[in-house]
Amino acid sequence: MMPIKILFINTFDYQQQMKLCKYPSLGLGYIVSFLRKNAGQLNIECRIIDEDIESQIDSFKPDIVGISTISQNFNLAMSHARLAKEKGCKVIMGGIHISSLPHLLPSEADVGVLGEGEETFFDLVKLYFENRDLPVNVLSGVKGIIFRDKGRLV
Ligand code: B12
Repeated sequence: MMPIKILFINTFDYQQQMKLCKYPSLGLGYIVSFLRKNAGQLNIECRIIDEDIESQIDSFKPDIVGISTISQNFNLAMSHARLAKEKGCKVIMGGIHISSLPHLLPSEADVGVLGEGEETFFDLVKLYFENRDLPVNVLSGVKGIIFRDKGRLV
């Protein structure tokens, strides 16, 4: 069975922020360890990165790209989302910014996850596994997310 490949991006702005502020993201670490613990029969491969976004997408070829973003680096996160979308990945955003201001979900993102992401993200991965896609009719059954249905935010 082909693994579902998930690339997590810890958005970090190397131009604006001091490298001293950079630590591995606790939030993404929680999500990945939850996935690994609960994957069962699901064949999932995860990676967490914060730089060389384009070359990492090209070499890892993820099915899903999960982007963590705070307000201060949201513009950069949107450009990561655009890149991932252009390369055919499903794009899921999470973190404090989207959780606080979900109506700002950029059109490049398929889904925004609100609040704690462990269970919600796992729900989305299971649905992706079953459908090899995240169609709107499937998303409407998931709790704790925001997405677009014919341009309208749900
Ligand atoms: C600890 C912390 C840090 C640590 C992070 C350490 C680490 N190893 O992760 C350090 C010191 C590095 C840090 C740095 C910064 N921080 Co800080 N930090 C926090 C703090 C206190 C807790 C965050 C945390 O770890 N929570 C626990 C983890 C498990 O939860 P989480 O990160 O929220 O992730 C969960 C969900 O958000 C969600 N989720 C997150 N990402 C994703 C992605 C996907 C795809 C999905 C599905 C879900 C998802 O699921 C996760 C698991 O449940 C928060 C305040 C707060 N109480 O939240 C401020 C906070 C997030 N930081 C903030 C700021 C401003 C910064 C800095 C810009 C400071 C600076 N001037 O440099 C930098 C930015 C770093 C960066 N990434 O660019 C602000 C952000 C404000 C905003 N509107 O966005 C906050 C909210 C504090 C505040 N009230 O002002 N920070």
